Amino acid sequence: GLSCAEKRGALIVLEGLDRSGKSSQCASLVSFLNKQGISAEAWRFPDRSTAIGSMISSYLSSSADLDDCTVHLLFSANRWEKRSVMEAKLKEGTTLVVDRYSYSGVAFSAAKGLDLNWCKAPDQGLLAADLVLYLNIPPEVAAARGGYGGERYEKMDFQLEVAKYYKKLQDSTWQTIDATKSIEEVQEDIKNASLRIIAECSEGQELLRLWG
Ligand code: Z5A
Ligand code: MG
Repeated sequence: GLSCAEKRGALIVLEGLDRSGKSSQCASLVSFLNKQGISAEAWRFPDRSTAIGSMISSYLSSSADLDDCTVHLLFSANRWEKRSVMEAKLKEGTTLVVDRYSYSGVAFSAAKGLDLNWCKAPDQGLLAADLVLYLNIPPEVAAARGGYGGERYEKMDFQLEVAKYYKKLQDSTWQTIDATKSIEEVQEDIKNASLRIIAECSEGQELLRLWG
């Protein structure tokens, strides 16, 4: 890792199956932290605002067909193009609350049948999350939340396969959150875990790198 002289922010990533509540929880966590006077920003991947992100977006909406390996590398490149800005923000003391990251990248591509280690390789050296909050939910419960939309991957059997690969990625930086609870209860668990890691990171904990 890299040492930081100043108090740094924490890299907090929310992961979980479709409709597990990541986007809602990211937004409320950031507004909670800001109200506490903690500098924090909401980020998300894919970042559809870049040229690479727009290729990903048309792939996800099924208007473009791309080879599985190619799209995997685009998702990874979309994180690499944001790497230096993320690092600068963390070093200046801003906590980043990120809606999906490399863990989605690996789990979704491996679920298609690509080799797990091949999937991990292009993200090696990116910043690793200080805390991964895994919003755990059975896909049938998630699907009942308004049902799946029309994007690629929004199918029950595929979501089950993704969950299997998420499990393989879990390490000591992961915390599993029961995402079947109410929005408020989930938020409470997320707040507590986040405040703890933000305190740890501000005490000089070094930035972590993927994978491990
Ligand atoms: N992907 C990939 O393949 N490779 C990569 O490297 C990356 C991603 C980064 C797009 O992701 C796709 O890209 C995604 C993975 C792949 N494909 N899939 N599946 P995305 O993030 O843009 O889209 P998404 O995963 O489909 O997000 P989502 O559908 O927006 O789900 P969410 O953010 O987890 O949930 P939400 O929007 O906060 O909540 C969904 C609904 O449930 C909403 O009506 C809420 O009000 C409700 N909700 C939330 N929490 C609760 C609770 N606790 N109780 C009841 N109802 C709730
Ligand atoms: Mg979705």
